[in-house]
Amino acid sequence: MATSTIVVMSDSHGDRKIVQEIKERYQGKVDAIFHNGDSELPSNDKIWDGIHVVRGNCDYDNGYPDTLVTHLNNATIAQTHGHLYGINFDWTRLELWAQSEDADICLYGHLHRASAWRNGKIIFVNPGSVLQPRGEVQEKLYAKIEITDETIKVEFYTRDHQLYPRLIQEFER
Ligand SMILES: [Mn+2]
Repeated sequence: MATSTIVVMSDSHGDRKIVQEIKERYQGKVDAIFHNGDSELPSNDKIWDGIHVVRGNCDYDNGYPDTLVTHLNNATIAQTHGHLYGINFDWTRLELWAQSEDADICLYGHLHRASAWRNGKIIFVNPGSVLQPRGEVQEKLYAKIEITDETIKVEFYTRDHQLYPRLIQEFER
């Protein structure tokens, strides 16, 4: 049975240290690391070696892609910041894009609100912000996702790498 584990962060807004720390902690131990935009770092920063990163609305560097699609051995991951799909207003455009990429998981950011939810077969995950949380969960978070052939399990972790149990979700595929 194939299993993939990925780590996802977003909206670090200039905090390079936390990006570096999460990278050092997980690189080589998980199958892929993602940053969903608004890092506010240069796109040629060496920190991005080994991280799948997209452009956010606060990234003025043109070197970042707006979207990335990553094929793991048992899942297709569609990744974008979200502002280009109007996610402040509704989910329709993001959902249509993720469907068009035949994604199993759609990673986004922008809202600074950690959440995981399903539409059809696709699991949508916002890892929250590692710097500026918004909304009712006032915790700086990132996400770890374990993907098997049967389930997609989403966990959130605090900046000091403690599991944040109240947001754990497990979805059947
Ligand atoms: Mn942001």
